[in-house]
Amino acid sequence: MTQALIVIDVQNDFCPGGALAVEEGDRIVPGINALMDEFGAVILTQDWHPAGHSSFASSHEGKAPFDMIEMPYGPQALWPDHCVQGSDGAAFHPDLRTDRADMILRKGYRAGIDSYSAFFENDHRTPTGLHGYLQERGITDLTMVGLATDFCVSYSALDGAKLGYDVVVREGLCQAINLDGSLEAAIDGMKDAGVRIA
Ligand code: VGL
Ligand code: ZN
Repeated sequence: MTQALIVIDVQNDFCPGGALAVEEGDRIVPGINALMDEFGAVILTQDWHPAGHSSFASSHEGKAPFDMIEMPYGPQALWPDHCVQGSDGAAFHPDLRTDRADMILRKGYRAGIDSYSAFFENDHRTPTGLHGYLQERGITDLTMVGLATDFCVSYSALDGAKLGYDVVVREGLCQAINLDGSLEAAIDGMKDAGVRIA
């Protein structure tokens, strides 16, 4: 009972037809559903932005999706509007087994700061509360799957490793955005941090 499956952002907007579609993002859903039965704890995360969120290119005059900007907390990629609170795009993929979730963690809900990681917002300081939840349940080992490999999955895995969890990323149950080589950089970064890529 010390192992948790963390399912990152398997939401409509990251799947084909969505606002920030990840190529074949929906391919991983059946495998993730099957994997849930092997874990005593299942946690889903949900990217959950207010309209006009500061990570949206549309909130910055003259900027386009996938441009980079400098925020008070550091560099930030700009995205198409996505995962707006309460929208269909923010909903989980309809085939994802949400009933198996012990907890659903929402992130990115503050207008002025993005949150790729399930543990900390993009200032790397503001906690989401997930660490406290896992600690109270005595969970020490995390398996991560979901979308996208090179953003929310890798940021979550790096923070998890930094916090002392044993972290495995099941690469076959993730899909990447791959912006300017971000997938390779993410895989290298995770390996360097002691995350196991399975
Ligand atoms: C994500 C970009 C913006 C992700 C979320 O889930 O990887 N990427 N928001
Ligand atoms: Zn987002």
